[in-house]
Amino acid sequence: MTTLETISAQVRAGQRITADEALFLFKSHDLLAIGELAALVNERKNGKNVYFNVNRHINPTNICVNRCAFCAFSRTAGEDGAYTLALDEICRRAQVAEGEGATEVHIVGGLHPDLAFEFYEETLQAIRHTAPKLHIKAFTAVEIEYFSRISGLTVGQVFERLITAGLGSMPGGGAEILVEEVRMKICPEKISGARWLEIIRHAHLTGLKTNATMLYGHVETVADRVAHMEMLRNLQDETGGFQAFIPLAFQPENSDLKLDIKGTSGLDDLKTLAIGRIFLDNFDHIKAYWIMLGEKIAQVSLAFGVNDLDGTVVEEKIGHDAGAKSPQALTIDGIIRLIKKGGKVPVERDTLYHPIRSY
Ligand code: V47
Ligand code: SF4
Repeated sequence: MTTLETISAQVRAGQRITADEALFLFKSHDLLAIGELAALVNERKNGKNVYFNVNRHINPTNICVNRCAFCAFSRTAGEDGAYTLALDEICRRAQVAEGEGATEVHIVGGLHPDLAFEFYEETLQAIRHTAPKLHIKAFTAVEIEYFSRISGLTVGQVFERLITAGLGSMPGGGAEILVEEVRMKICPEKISGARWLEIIRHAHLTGLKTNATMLYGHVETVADRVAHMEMLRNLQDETGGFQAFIPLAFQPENSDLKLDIKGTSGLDDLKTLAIGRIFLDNFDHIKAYWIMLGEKIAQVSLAFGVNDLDGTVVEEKIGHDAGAKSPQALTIDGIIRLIKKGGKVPVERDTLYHPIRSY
């Protein structure tokens, strides 16, 4: 019979837990025991180091043909609030970020009905030219599939052209919940979960590192979360190309998902991060994205298996358009203080987790 004790003994012995055991943890109310186990798994992998990155998010356009039901960021062309940044403005933001010590630019946006694939290629080339020290982490699997569709190129050719233009790695967005039944409810226009995995597999086999996100706290069940994580774990066994797992707490304001919820609870946030840490034994890093969690839960999560706080971000639209109450940016000093107060060692990292400086 599965009990917390049997799971704990297994994890302490370095053994993998099953999907059923992960489900058992989700149903348990012993948050502290789960957190302690996750902290142990994390400490074995990362010691006391907690990583952060000095980065800048840029969302070139919020115009999107998909209009996922949960997304408060996207607009239809011509609608109030719709925008597309000029290439010059994108470059200016990247250049300012580089001048302020950023090492990464994180670029994702809507699926624009009229922009050609060449615009995205030129964006990377222009950033590489104006801010050559920045690593460009850009485009979700959803965007890659869309580029292939609008250009007539294969996914392999899209990757080749983007890498030549300056693409260094990919973020983990667009995964949402990979279970099809859930996708039909929250993002029916989006590529299937199977296709998301296929494109990420392709990225990994091409040599690109990616992250993996999980949007939770909407219509999904905890069994869906476990199924989602199992698909990620299986792919990671195959490719080893994932860097971090990033659970994204759903922000419910301004979304078309008419749910009677005010957002995830702190308890659910911590449990989800901790179970992610225990279950995904082949992922090196679990990231608490403070934008969606708030600084306080992100800080507490450092005692629940988390070893990465993302970065300074500078300007965030996706979560804040959906009501996130966190600030737009954290200063480097702010992140360092937050980590030190949690009794950990702040380590600035580059996108590929090479340490730059410890504090
Ligand atoms: O795929 C959209 C999510 C993602 C909402 O890889 C929402 O380092 C919460 O993927 N509430 C994009 N989440 C952001 C993303 C990301 C963020 C930070 C770091 C990394 C990384 C990746 O944002 C989307 C979607 O899952 N999202 N709307 C919302 N209302
Ligand atoms: Fe478009 Fe992405 Fe928003 Fe879906 S989540 S509507 S694909 S920007």
